[in-house]
Amino acid sequence: MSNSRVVNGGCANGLVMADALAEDFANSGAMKRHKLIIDTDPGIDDSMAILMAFQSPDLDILGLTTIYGNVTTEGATRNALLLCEIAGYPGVPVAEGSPGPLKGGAPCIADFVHGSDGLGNIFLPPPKSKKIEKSASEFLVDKVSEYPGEVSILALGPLTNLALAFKRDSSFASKVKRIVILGGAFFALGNVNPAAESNIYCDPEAADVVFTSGANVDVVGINITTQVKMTDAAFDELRQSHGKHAQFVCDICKFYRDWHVKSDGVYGIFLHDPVSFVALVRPDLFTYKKGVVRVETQGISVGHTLMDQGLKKWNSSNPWTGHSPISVAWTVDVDEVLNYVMKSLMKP
Ligand SMILES: [Ca+2]
Repeated sequence: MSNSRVVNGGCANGLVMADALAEDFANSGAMKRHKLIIDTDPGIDDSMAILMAFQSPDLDILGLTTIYGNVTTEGATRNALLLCEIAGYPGVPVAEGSPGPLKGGAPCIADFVHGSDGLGNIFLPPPKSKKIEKSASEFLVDKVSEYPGEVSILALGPLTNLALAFKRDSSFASKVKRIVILGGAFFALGNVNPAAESNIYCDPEAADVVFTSGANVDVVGINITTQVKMTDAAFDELRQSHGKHAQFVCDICKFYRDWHVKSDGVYGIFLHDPVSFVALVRPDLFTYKKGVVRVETQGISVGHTLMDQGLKKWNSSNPWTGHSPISVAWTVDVDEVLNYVMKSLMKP
């Protein structure tokens, strides 16, 4: 059924959990749908992941919470509302998140990657629907408290809203079912600079709070997501398909694709957020290692994610000691994940 397997240094517990979740999703059919909140900075690849989520009958999307990163938080809220409308779910609540990182100061905004509108400069008219009154962290705490042990969170942007939820409610970690995070670069280069990946770099303090929270966290770094590329040929295939959102996705991705050519010499795009979505619904397509992850919050390597793989017994305690381990995606079935993304985007 499920083919997750232990890799060196892996902890069986995390993998058993991934297996159980994969089966959980596979068997869910007629049973109840999985409750999900997406914390997001849409964002071109966020948009793809969100539309994929809305196309998944197994998921009950309780709401979207917004954060800065690819655009301002205000822009992310506008785009989240637009995406709910485009997906055909204009009633799904959108709760606006923090305008900047935990420590204050200006948020980092990657408009050079996603365009000034966050959607590849296609400049859609404003949404008809409105954000809800509650803040993102309030909404997260309220929903997780309403359905303890049932709500998963897919976190696709900087982790400020989640850190605020942990600060708001000390029982949040034990009540949330599972948090799947796109972030970090594990034993690999970053994408902001050699040390750091963007989502973590934008609020390293928040990321450190979330990684050491004791919650059931799976993290998917860009060491995994950059392995899964959607090439120009795949875009041609998508453009010619009858996918409900195929034309929209192809339109927003033009700007993003051109940036990849300039930045990485890739004629296509990395599927960061869609791959993380697949890790949520098909953890069996990945292997994981368990370990404590800390985030560097100062110096030239600010935003760097460093995992203690448990390969060695340390002689004395260190900043990793005593924290709960999380699951770090270690390998990915590239062909199957790409296949899943394409099939989902080509769904009529
Ligand atoms: Ca994102």
